[in-house]
Parts: sequence; C-alpha cells; structure tokens
Amino acid sequence: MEKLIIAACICGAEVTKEHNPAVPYTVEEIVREAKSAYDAGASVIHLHVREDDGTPTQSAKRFQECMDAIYAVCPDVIIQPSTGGAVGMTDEERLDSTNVTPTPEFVTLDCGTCNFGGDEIFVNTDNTIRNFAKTMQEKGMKPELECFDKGMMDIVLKAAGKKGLLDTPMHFDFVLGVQMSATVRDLSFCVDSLPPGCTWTGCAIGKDEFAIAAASIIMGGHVRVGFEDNLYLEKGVLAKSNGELVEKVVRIAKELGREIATPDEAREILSIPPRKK
Ligand code: KMH
Ligand code: ZN
Repeated sequence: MEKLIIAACICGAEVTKEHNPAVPYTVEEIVREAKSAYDAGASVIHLHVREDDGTPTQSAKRFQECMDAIYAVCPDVIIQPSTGGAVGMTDEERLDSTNVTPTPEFVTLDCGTCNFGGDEIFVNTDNTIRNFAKTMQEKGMKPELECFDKGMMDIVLKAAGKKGLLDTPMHFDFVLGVQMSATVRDLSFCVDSLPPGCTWTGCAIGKDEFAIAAASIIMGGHVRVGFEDNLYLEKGVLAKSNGELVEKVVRIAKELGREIATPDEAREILSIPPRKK
C-alpha cells in the first residue's frame, strides 16, 4: 500500500478557545500548531486563519503572514489554504486566501451546499463550484474535492468535471459526521463510487475522528485530523496540541503496518509538482 499522507486541520473557522484553549488565533499560535503537527508526521497543513481575537478571515494578507511564518519552520510542508472559509462569507472573500505568493500548490474545493448545524447553511452552488474550479485550474492549484456526502461527488463531477475544469488525477476528501454519518458503510460507499485513478482522504467530525482514520488507513486512503474536526485525544481528554492528534494517527498507522509519507512523498502520491521556493 502507498505511504500514508496525514493532513492536519489545525485551526478551522468554527472552533474557539472556549472549546479548547489550544485552538490557535494569532500568527505565533498558528505556527506553533502547524509545527507540532509537522513534527509529529503531518505532510499537509489544511489552513484557516483568524484575526487575533479569533474572528475567521480569508484575507490574503493574513494568509501570507501565516504561510511565510509556517514555511520558515517547516520548509517542505504542503500548506493547503481553505477556500471554504466560514459560513456566510462571499465567494470573492473565500478565494482571497489563494492570492498569496507563491501560488498555493493545494487548496480545498467544497463540492456542494450542506447543513452546518442549527440554522447554518454552507452554500456552494453549481456556479460557485465551477468558478472556483476554473480559478484553481487557471492558477495551477490542485483542488482537494471536499465532499460532505456522496451526492457532492456527483455534483462536482457534473458541475466542473464535465466542463473539463478538473484535471486528473483528482483527490477527494470525504468529510463524515456533518451530513452523512461517520460510518465505515458510508465511507465505503463514497470510496466505491470514485472514478478510476483518484486518491482520497477520510475524516470525521467529533468523536469518530480516529475510527474513520483507522478505517481510511486500512482501506488505502489518507487521513485528516486536527482541531477543526475534533478537539479531544480521547473521551473527556482535550488534546494539548494538533501534534498529539497526529501522533495518535501515526501510532495507529504503525500498528496497522502503514508507513507515513514525507511532504515530498505526499506531492508524488498527489501528483503535485515540487514546490517552487
Ligand atoms: N468552515 C467551513 C464552512 C474548507 O475548508 O474548505 C468550510 C470548511 C471547508 O472548513
Ligand atoms: Zn476547513
């Protein structure tokens, strides 16, 4: 089986220090969390950024500041800016995270509209998906296709794939526990529905994070963990850092006989060209 890519979603847009005091807001805190995940074995940092008071922002200036500071201590890491941002942001606002130098090598592309709890709706119309995919293709940024259920695979393949806006090989991220339940059955349905030649990552929001990580490791996929998805190392025990969450995945992978990919090995697996420095 190919080596395991671990992506760390270190910050997110919805979790706060009230949920876990280690959730990073400032540039220094974001760098601390990125470095702890990288040192533990993460090759990809899925990045959201905040203002110092914790407000989510997609400002290119703030992303540039954070990315420069992360590269200074994790020079070969793959940084994947979010284009999802936070619920309620405009498309233009969300894409501002990609207006950094060098152009991001890997970014998220959210593949449909979904319920985000309470009255929150995360809106991604067909036109949004198409426009984001077009921008990513034009700028040479590899999209990670974020699917919160199986229907989103069908949506993105129809809205963007059929228009030639998705280069192959495609990479999907199945986010369980938001719309579809975090079960191996639902993950298997998504994986079995993939077009040939794709790579994929599995992740789950909340308590099922590590069960879905283990299933993804066994099924030949890749794994995402981090504060954006889950704040606990185990029931009732808050993680002190993103690094602790990544360490736990590394332990599970070792027990299951799966080696961990370095960032350059991850680029090869994902067909991302070497990073321009
Ligand atoms: N915060 C969510 C509204 C992404 O990063 O692309 C969107 C999100 C997905 O987290
Ligand atoms: Zn995200």
